[in-house]
Order: sequence, then C-alpha cells, then structure tokens
Amino acid sequence: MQFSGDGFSFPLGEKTYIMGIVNVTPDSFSDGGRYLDPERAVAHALRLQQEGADLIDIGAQSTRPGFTPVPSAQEWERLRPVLEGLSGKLSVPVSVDTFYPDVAEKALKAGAHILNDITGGKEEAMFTIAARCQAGLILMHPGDAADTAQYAGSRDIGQAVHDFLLAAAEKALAAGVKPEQICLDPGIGFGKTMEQNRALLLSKAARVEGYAYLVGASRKRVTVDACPAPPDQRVGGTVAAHTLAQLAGADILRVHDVFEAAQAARLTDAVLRETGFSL
Ligand code: HH2
Repeated sequence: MQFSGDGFSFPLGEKTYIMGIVNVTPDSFSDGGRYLDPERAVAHALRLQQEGADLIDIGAQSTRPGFTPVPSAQEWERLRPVLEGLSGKLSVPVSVDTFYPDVAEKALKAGAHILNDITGGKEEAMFTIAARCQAGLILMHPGDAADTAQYAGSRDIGQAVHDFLLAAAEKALAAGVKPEQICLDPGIGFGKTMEQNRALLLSKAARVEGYAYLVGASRKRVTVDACPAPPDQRVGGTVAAHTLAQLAGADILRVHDVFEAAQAARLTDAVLRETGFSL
C-alpha cells in the first residue's frame, strides 16, 4: 500500500513519516506570529526538512478552538510567497492546509502536492480538484461533526470517527480520487472531549483499512492535560502521543518538533518491526 499522487509516493508499513508544520499565521496556538513573514516561513520549512521531515504542511490560518476564519483571498496572500519561495528548494512534498477550493487549486499550481482539508471534504470541489490534479487528499474528522456529540465519553468514539472518515473517502472515490491519493485523520483536538482525544490516540477502530492514516497531536492540550505546560514545553507529552498513535497504526505524524519526533518515531518503528509487536 502507498500514499501517492502526482510527484510524491510514500510506501506504507515501512516507516512512520514525519510531516513538519509551518504555520504562516499571526495566531496559531503554539507558534503564532513566528513564521508570518514569508522569508522566515521558507527558512523554517527548509530547516524542518533538514531535521528529518518527510513532508511539509503549510497552513495560513489558525484552526484552534474558537478560531475566526480568514477569508480565502487573505489565506492565499499568506501562502503564495511561501510556496513561491520554496519552489525548487525542497526535495520533500508540500501539503497545504486549506478548506477553500480556490486556494487549493492555486496552491497545487504553485507546486504543492497534497491538500490537507480539516473539514473532511465539506466542499465537494476539493474532491474534484484532487482527482483532476492527482493530488494527495488528507481528510480529517472535523470538530463540528454531529456524530461525536452523542458520545459523551471515550466509548465508541473510534467507531464514530471511522464511519465519518469512511463516508468521506467514499465521496472522494466517487469523484474520481484514487484510494492511494487519500489519507484519513481522526482530528485530535477538534470538537472532542479530552477523554475522546485520549481514546483516539490509541484507537485502532478509527483507522479505516485501505487508506493512509495521519495523526496530529503535536503540542495539543491532550499532550499535557494531566500536567500543564506552555505549548513550547510539550515535547514529552507529544512524543508519548505519537508513540501511542504509532501503536494504533499511524502512517504519518503531523509535528512541530521534527527532530525529536523523528528520533522517537525511528525507535518505535524499529522496536515494532523487530519484535513483531502489535496491539
Ligand atoms: N491540526 C491543526 C491544524 N491542521 N490538519 C490535520 N490534518 N490534522 C490535524 O490534527 C491538524 C491539522 C491544528 O494545529 P496547528 O496547525 O499547530 O495550530 P493552529 O491551527 O492554531 O495553526
């Protein structure tokens, strides 16, 4: 199995891939304002590649709880100089964190390979664009999905997320996206209780067979809920979250601290492979 599309290919089951985060935003919860300047964002992306990122995710609006959406024109004005600045400089693929079809289309033309849609394909145009451009398509279980509200605790949350993601993948297939272009994501920290977030980290039920699986827990509240710390001091909890996600079958981890995440993921990969351990 692989996660692949035009210009990129990740064989699955061989290693856990590290997606480095570049937030071109003034207000992201953990690093808002640090990389709003395009030159700093470009330099950060190149540094993350050097630290071991297998792909780079560029986002231009914060989606932290209670966020106010940035209009698509403004989102594109933040993304454009960064994508242009990275052109020809990166050897790893780029994904763009957007739920706007017009931004998605422009970003793919400007060199991005993958669309990262945190709404799980609310705008069906995302499917047709991904199909036409043979782009990767990450579909995340969003915070406003009505199906999670009925699960007060952790019980069955994995199944609810699974069912939403399967339906999203099937809509993408119907629009002509190939299975290998699709990557599914349980949306840790999006509209879920702390108990649900914790359960999802180790949930094999949430993962849909036949598709790549991405988990994004980096520096999120779930990593330090029992032991509060500011966002730049959450690497310990983050690495523990990643290890749990690897046990549950994550293929890609979306991370801020690439060096530390890659170091830990390589160890977990090696132990799981050499011992044949599985839950
Ligand atoms: N989490 C965030 C943003 N985009 N995309 C996917 N596929 N999965 C995630 O878990 C995910 C995501 C939120 O984290 P971050 O980008 O660090 O913060 P902010 O939204 O405040 O910019």
